[in-house]
Amino acid sequence: MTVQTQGAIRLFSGNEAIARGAYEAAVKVAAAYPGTPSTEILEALAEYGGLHAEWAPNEKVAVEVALGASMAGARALAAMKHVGVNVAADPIFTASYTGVRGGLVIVSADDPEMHSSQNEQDNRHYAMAAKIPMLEPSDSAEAKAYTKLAFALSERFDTPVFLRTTTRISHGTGAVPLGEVESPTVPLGFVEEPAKWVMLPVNARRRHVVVEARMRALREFAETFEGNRIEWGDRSLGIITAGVAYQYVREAFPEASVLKLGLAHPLPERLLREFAAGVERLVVVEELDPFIEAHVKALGIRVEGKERIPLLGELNPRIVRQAVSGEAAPLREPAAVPNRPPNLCAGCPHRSLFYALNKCRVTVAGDIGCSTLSALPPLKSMDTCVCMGASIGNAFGMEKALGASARGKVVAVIGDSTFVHSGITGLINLVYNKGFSTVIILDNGTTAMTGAQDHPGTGKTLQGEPAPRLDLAALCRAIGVEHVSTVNPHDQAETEAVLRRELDRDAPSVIIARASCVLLPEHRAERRPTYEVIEELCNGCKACGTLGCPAIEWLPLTPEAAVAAGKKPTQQGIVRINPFLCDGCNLCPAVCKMRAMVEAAR
Ligand SMILES: Cc1ncc(C[n+]2csc(CCOP(=O)(O)OP(=O)(O)O)c2C)c(N)n1
Repeated sequence: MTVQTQGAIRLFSGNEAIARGAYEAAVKVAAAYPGTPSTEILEALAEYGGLHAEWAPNEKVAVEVALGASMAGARALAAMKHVGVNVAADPIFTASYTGVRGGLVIVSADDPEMHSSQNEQDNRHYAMAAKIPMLEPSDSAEAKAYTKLAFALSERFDTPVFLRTTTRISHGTGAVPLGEVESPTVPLGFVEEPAKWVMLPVNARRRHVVVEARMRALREFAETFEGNRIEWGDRSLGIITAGVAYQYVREAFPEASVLKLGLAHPLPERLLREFAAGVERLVVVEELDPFIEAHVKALGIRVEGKERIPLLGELNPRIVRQAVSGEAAPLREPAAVPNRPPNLCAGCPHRSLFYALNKCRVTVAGDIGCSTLSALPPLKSMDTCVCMGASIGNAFGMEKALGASARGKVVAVIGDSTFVHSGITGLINLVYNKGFSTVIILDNGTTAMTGAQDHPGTGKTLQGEPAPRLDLAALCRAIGVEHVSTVNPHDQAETEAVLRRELDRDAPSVIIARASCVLLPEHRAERRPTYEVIEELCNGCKACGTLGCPAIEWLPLTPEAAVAAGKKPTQQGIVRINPFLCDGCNLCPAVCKMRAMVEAAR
């Protein structure tokens, strides 16, 4: 990336703007675990020189790395999606007590509407629970400015600072003025200060007092912080809002008076009262939980909120207009686009594995990743999915609940990145507590779900540089799993045989299903031979349709066309393999009883 300097204006997504803000704030260490909608922050930051940017194995480690850097006097950032904060909550809550030396910023990218998440939690509650200030930008320019401000506030108030985005802020783009890189004011070097850094109860009790004093100082700061601003307009309607909802409010009610809150926590009590006193009708417009609303009500101020504004999903200007005014806003017809349910790619090794697994008729405790898509029809081969790493504990819990009757009936399936993130401890538990479940690690050599990021098992860093490669088989053996097999899921016969053998085993076992993600450039360069259908042989039975492969297309036939093609008039169609999509995984010939699917002539 060419690093432009002051004066230039660039179009940045919110995530790119955060990266730019961190760069201008002279961040020295940045760590993250990928997760939509936060992933691009570290990807963009890695392109700036002069700093350490890394994929950590999970969000907890990312925060611990950033806190360590801060202890040593460097400015540091950890970024994650909202559920990542759950994983990192332990160090975050105590970092609130230790405070910082170099500025420490924790980005939480929330996902209202659950575009790609397993829940819709509102992480503003974390700021309150952990007693950490939280800034909330409402466009890309603010995302950059607030990132820089977050570092400054962190050092000024001796606290980690949360920066909260939502999907629309992270992924929407806007004009961002560039600035110069700041000179850090905190000198580098770890200074021994046990009362601050060693959170024994005796020290932590004293730090809690410091935390409460800090919150009082931050509440004062909130009153005059320019990001908390009143935009006076028509005083018959006053709206309190924040984040992306501010944009919707301005579009839906350009005349209204607005209190825009840039600091989600702590909230400015006097400013809220001043605004409430200046308007006839007061409404809070916020996405997800009634967070601001509850605070305003706690001040004894009468306000309308979630009885009008939806609690679930995202807002937009139309929803806001309708909810606040009560009038039906003119609807724009949704564009007529064909339904495209999410699906595994053509040639995805997960499809091959799940096809073999389906034959074994087992309960599949699943995990998060591309493989979760196998829960959908037609594969329908995953029975549970809770959070990253849960599969192994879930399978083991089922095993303990069901006793011997679970033998051969329950497996855990987990992606390689997820196994490293939080599956390892589940496997240790399975071995230590004498389970017999089989764990299948889908080793496709990448974190595919979030856009193919590297992780310790791929042997490459965030920058694509070679790194020591975590040996998953050796790790499982070191944990105490005696039976570790590696299969190529595209080899159906071998995969099914190994599955049946390990399922029957009265001891824990791990099967590493290793085959590259089809989206990796290395894989694409391989160019496997594609397949085609011998139309004369296809009887339209649709057995291949059970694979849900996007390369397999159905061509409907009229009775006349069927007869003309030499088929029975009752045959409703034939299949065709789209040569541009087919990846040559060799799975469809395994399901076609007519032997109509064959390798295409090159
Ligand atoms: C705590 C948490 N962090 C991040 C994510 C985002 N996320 C979902 S699945 C996944 C990893 C998928 O990689 P892998 O386990 O290798 O499976 P693949 O998609 O490659 O099949 C990530 C990072 C999440 N859902 N939860």
